[in-house]
Amino acid sequence: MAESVADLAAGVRERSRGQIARAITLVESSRPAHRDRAKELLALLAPDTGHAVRVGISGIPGAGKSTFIDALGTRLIEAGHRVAVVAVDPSSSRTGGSVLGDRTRMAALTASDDAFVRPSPSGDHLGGVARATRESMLVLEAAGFDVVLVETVGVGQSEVAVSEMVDTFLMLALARGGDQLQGIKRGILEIADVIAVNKADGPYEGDARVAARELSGAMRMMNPDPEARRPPVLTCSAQTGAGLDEVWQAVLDHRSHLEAQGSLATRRAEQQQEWMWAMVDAELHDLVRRSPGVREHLAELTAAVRSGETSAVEGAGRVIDAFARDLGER
Ligand SMILES: Nc1nc2c(ncn2[C@@H]2O[C@H](COP(=O)(O)OP(=O)(O)OP(=O)(O)O)[C@@H](O)[C@H]2O)c(=O)[nH]1
Ligand SMILES: [Mg+2]
Repeated sequence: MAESVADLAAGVRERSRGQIARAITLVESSRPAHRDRAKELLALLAPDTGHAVRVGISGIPGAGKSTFIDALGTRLIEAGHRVAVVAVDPSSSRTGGSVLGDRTRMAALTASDDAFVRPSPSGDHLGGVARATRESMLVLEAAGFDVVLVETVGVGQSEVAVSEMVDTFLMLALARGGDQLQGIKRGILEIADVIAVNKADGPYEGDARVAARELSGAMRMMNPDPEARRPPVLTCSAQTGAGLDEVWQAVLDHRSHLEAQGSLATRRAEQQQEWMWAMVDAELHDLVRRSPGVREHLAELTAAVRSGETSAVEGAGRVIDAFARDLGER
């Protein structure tokens, strides 16, 4: 017999690691019966959520995200914080989990009682993975973690999904040889709130500083408005710890800047609104796919659309009609 949702919620609030882990497993599941329990759980936990500093951390594979999170998280714990690490990596089911897959890179955090490190939920569908991560973040906030770091790999849409669930988006960049800045795309610069050129140590230190200056210059060109807030570009070394305190201070400064303008509340309000519609889209999508009238003809219809016998527009119309008939019969 599964434990009651009320017991699970109480366990999360009391910071039981076992119950926190089970609550996250529950919110990660997409099975309909689990979704019902998960919604009940999140409703019970809701009053205790929203208090954490939420930071997204992105960068190309090998930029040093895991090493950075381990080193920064350890410092934050020493300063009295409780740190949760979650991830959005829609490829993790295929690759076996590149993000956070290697927990040895977060050895210090994994071993700490004041940290909770959760690998990315698996799934090919970004929307589903992002939902699971977001709900895990809420569970961890209710469990008293006051800093939530969301790691995402710096390719594709997952960064946008993460920027929509955090207060501050931190981009880790690398400088290497002639190819000064790797993995910096214009779109990323537009969502980054703070940029840090990592691995500024040993023989790379000079390169990293040059890269940071160039990047700063490039951003001034992109946005010449002197009033506009431009993301600060710093250098750091996740390995030696140099610059980490300054990077964290820049994250806090960004947050203060938002608070001073009243835009932290606005940002979160907008995120809630977007989130509501994302959930509606996802749930409608599931409802349509599970609806008996749609399922009955789906294989046939899919084949007809694939072969070109039926157009996509016509196929979509039939799916909606079948769904509407099922609704009418309910
Ligand atoms: N010299 C130097 N090496 C670093 C630093 N940070 C990370 N590394 C090394 O870079 C490699 C990749 O680090 P990770 O922390 O695994 O990078 P990641 O961005 O999490 O990589 P993925 O999870 O694969 O996307 C490892 O060998 C680290 O030891 C740094 O500040 N300086
Ligand atoms: Mg990593």
